[in-house]
Amino acid sequence: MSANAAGLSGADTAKRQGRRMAPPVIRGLLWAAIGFLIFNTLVSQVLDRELYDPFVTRVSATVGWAAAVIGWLLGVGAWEVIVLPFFGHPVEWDVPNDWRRYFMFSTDHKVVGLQYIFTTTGSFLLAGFAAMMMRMELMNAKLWVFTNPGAYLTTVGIHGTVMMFSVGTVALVGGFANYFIPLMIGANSSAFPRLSGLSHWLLPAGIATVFLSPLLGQWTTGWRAYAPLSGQDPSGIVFYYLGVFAMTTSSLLVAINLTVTIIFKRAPGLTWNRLPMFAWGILAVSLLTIIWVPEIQMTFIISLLNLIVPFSLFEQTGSPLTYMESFWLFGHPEVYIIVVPAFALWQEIVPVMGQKTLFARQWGVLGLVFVMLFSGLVWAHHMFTNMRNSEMLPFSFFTEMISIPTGFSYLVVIGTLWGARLKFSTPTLFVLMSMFNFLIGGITGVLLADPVINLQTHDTFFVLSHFHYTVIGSMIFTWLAAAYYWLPKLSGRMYSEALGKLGAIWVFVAFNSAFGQMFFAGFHGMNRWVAVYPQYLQNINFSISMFAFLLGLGFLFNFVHIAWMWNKGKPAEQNPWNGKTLEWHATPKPGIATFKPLPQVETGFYDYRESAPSVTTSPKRT
Ligand code: HEM
Ligand SMILES: [Cu+2]
Repeated sequence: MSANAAGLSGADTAKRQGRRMAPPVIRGLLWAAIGFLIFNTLVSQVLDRELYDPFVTRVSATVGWAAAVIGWLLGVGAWEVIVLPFFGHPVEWDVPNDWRRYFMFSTDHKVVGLQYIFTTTGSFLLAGFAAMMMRMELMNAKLWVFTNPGAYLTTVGIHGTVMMFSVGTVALVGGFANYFIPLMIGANSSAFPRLSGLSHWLLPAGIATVFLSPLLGQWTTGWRAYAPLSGQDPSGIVFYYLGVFAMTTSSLLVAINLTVTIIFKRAPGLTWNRLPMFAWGILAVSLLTIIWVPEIQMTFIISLLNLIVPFSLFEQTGSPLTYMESFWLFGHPEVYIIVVPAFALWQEIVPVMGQKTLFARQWGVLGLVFVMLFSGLVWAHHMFTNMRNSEMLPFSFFTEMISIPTGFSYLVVIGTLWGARLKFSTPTLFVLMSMFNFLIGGITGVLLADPVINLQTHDTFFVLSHFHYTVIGSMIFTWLAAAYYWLPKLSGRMYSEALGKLGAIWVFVAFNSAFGQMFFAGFHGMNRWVAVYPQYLQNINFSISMFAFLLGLGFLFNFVHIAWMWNKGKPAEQNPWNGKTLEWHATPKPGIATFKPLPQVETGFYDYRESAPSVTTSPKRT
């Protein structure tokens, strides 16, 4: 069966000839390679030629990279979907209705959502492998896996960068939100389908760039890329800036698309008061993304210019602080971009699993919105070691204050859990575990916001453990909760409860054992960013590594389970959890128009009192 690639079906395209194109991903790779070769060669060998110039320089790599990304995007399908129609030559090509359509440009939000789910999962596994290499190194107090400290630090940098910008920022927003937000608000497409298709393909480009960075040389800064260190390494950091630019642009495009979708594409009757909690969470993080991503992109462009022009704004005496301020202005909102979708999902999953009305819904919404607003006021708590005492007070104060709206999100879920007869399914278990982990991550955050404690623990494993409790412990655990919760909807099949629970307990025990010990290692003087450490920290590091390997295997177990059940699980019911949100009332298989006609929403989605209407929409559903 063939469908219109642009998803813009209609009489105007019907008369055009369908055509079969070369496998788009292969064509994309080819065009990327050609783009890089032409432009890199032009710059390094023709325009900027000096005797003994190497074939790839910082400048030529940057220009060649830009050409490669454009070639890649056009090759995977932007040529047919965006460029030709723009010049008045719309083309229709045959889109195979099987797995192959996930390997080409798509404008269907469900396909794009699944592409993001695959890509972010792939990058999680790759960056997770980097983490395993780091833990191998740290199993022993001396350098023994990596041949030099720079190689170890480059691996730390790649791990952190991909985990933050591809997994943390994108896995829930690009994956599950792209797929489910239009369905949850009763729309058949997102607001900007072409933009959405484009956004996904930037992500693998960014991930590949960061993983290829060692080809240009080592970089020792980690994901924070502090100046002036960033200017002193060999050139690998150039690919850090470029890769992060591609990944954050991907997030930015998703955020723009989902914001407009939520504001303008809600089904009739779906008022702000009835908007699903997940949609509120995604709206809040999308606004954060739209505000802060351009800021960090400008910061990185200036840093990159320092390496290729040079243009040394952040390098001269005193100015490295300007870099730190600029980085953390974005960096703190970034951590909320990661965790707010998880808060929202707790509020989505718990009422359904308890079949109990969401407690104090308005406070939940207020919590999400105020966390968003406050997160721009606290950045300098990452810099207590670099400031005067008088400057510490306001940042410490506002950081402690942010715990209040954060607490709203938490208490809304606790209130809903209170007295609920909870269905103890795998998603429930993951949500409860995520909440437990967030409690530890949040409390240690409050401790770190106290300058007295911070000056002792800054850049130790205490901080490392704090933020892994929030990012892995809270966001990644909720990501798995979402995968199990929506698997019946994504695949039409059910996972195994026994294996799901085993997977949950496995990662929970391994995670807490590994990262719990890191708090103690940090207190005892184990620093971040070093491959060697004093002998007295040998035993605890060995133990942490063992549990870290167990954790890696546990994640693998969950992914294999989900992938297996995706194809081989028992057929699922249409609405196995008896959820009220609209996605459960649309057809289960992707690729088919989901609401025909559009639903008319008549009540909220979280009211489980006996008097509540059992049906939330009126027109016939398909
Ligand atoms: C909400 C989820 C949270 C996430 C995802 C998160 C993430 C992070 C990350 C990634 C870092 C380390 C950055 C780096 O140096 O590489 C960090 C540090 C820090 N976090 Fe959090 N955090 C969260 C919540 C909190 C909360 C609730 C507080 C305080 C109330 C807090 C206070 C701090 C402080 C003070 C630091 C700086 C520690 C230092 O470097 O000395 N965090 N957090
Ligand atoms: Cu922060």
